[in-house]
Amino acid sequence: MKPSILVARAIFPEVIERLRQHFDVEDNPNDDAFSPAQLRERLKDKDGLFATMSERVDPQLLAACPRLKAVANMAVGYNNIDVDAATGAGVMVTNTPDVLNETTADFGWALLMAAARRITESEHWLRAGQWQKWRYDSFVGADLHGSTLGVIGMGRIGQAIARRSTGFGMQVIYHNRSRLAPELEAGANNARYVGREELLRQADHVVLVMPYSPALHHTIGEAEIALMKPTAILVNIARGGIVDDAALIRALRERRIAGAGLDVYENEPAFNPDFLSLSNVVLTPHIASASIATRLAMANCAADNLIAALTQQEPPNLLNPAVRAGA
Ligand code: 8YV
Repeated sequence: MKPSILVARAIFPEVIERLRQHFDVEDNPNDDAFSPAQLRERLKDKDGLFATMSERVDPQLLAACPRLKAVANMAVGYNNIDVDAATGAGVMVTNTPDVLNETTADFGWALLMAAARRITESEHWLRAGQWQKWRYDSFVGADLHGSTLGVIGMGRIGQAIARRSTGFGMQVIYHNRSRLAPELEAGANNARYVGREELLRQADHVVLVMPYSPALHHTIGEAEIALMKPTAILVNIARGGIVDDAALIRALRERRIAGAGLDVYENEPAFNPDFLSLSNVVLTPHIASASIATRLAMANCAADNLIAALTQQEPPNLLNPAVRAGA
């Protein structure tokens, strides 16, 4: 008998077909949003879960699903999963690192450039039929070339962002849990390690790329935004909750910083509607990894992990090896 899995969200049909070669698959082609109770009900007799960041894997779900052996998250971030609780329940957890580094870094730049050069703001104005004449100060923005980029979270995506700054003749400063090895700093446009406060004060623009953990909740709030230059752009492609959105909205409204580019929000998709009244913020719906090739690579990576986990092989991206060691 094949192991049984739940694919919690609609994904590429060809990946569903791959999964069907190994598993009895319950999929969700209509992409219905499962409540936690519905997820528990559907998963209670399954061996595996193909998840996205939208599904919470918590002690309650784990307790309701005694057969569960593996959760493959189609995301590099896994703050939707209580990994310690999964380890305690003997459930392997995997994520999809690396395949999205370059695409996500591209998008960080797209948000930075759009906010600095006021691209979406001016497009809305143009579409609204307001373009009557040229003016010397129409939508003047901030230059990126020659400026200092501050990257908070210098993992693989942060380094990919830093690498791209060489073409703009920029300096890079970074803050991270730990300092990078010299060769990695060199490869990231000679990025210079600084304290977080120093970074916020010195950077012309700040990009957030660190993983979310409860310890980092609102790590960028009123006090941190107050350290930034009034001409600075803040980009968040990390996770909602890292930034105190209410504090950011106040700062943007009062022009205490020049602008922001946001792909992630507290409580998304029900993000704070006050963002909508601000012209100096570029808002996108959590799509930094959304190129066709990368989303397909992420789905296949999650499938590889689930297939390995449920066929007695080592999943390539196992986050809690203690489970296999104890198996
Ligand atoms: C995903 C992401 O689109 O990989 C991540 O951590 O935030 C995005 O690339 C999303 O998490 C889908 O599950």
